[in-house]
Amino acid sequence: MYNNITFVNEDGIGILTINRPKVLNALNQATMLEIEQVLTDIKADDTLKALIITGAGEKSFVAGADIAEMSSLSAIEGRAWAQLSQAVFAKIENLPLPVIGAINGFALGGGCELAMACDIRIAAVNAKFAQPEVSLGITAGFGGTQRLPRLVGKGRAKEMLFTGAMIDAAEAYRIGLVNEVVEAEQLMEAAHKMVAKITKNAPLAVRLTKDAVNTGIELDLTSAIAYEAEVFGLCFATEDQKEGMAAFLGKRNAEFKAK
Ligand code: DAK
Repeated sequence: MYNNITFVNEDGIGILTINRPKVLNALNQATMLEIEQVLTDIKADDTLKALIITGAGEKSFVAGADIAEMSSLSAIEGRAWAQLSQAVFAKIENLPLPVIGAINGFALGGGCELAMACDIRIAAVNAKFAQPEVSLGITAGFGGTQRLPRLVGKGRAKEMLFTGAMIDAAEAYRIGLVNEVVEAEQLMEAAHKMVAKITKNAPLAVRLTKDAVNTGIELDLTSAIAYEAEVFGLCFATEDQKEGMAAFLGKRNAEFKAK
């Protein structure tokens, strides 16, 4: 069905793999459109509890936007390409599911930006991160100038964005770009473990928490805190809140229904 990605639903956990290993999973427009399509399907599929995004092969998560395809774009086409990709990455960021990036190698340029659109990043020890766009005569265009400083702070972000230098997984962990670093063979297992730690909780509460974090971080603190109160209040309209608290008081495990 897809030529540049694969998608499987493994017992409610979606695994989206960027699948162009010959070019280290570089993102061309066809790939981006396929990602957009699969995200529409994922959003509509209420059997899915979480999504893991990774790259095919052992060497690369995504080595960036496809430089060969990008090299001949006009200014108008370049803007359209950035707008398409920004919309796709925003769709990932706003999916009503936890999204884990399993970073299995190079995460460069658009690949680092794709990783940053995920909620949580787990890196294999061989992962490498960079925003090398300035070495190609362009700026980061898929959200990197905005999501990187929000994740690691302005100073570190500017260093990465100005120098284009690659950092390894340990450094990415140190600066807060990734949540965890694991042996390459254990990457998918670690991603599944993270998913399990999240999905044992009330799904609607997790979804509302994601919304509160994503929405609130763009607001001033007073408005963000007010938004949090609205989200918190909404939880009391769910069956899961009643079940979660009854289970605690009854000293038993909760059985959440996402209702
Ligand atoms: N695009 C196209 N092909 C790529 C690629 C890429 N990003 N990265 C690797 N490849 C291809 C190589 O050309 C090579 O193809 P063949 O020569 O075999 O045909 C194949 O993948 C294997 O790569 P290498 O032979 O180079 O493998 P090495 O292990 O020697 O090196 C590397 C791995 C990841 C260090 C190296 O491939 C590399 O430096 N790749 C480029 C990384 C890079 O600069 N990525 C950032 C891309 S820029 C915007 C829109 C978009 C963006 C910005 C703005 N606007 C419209 C405003 C986003 C930009 C980017 O993502």
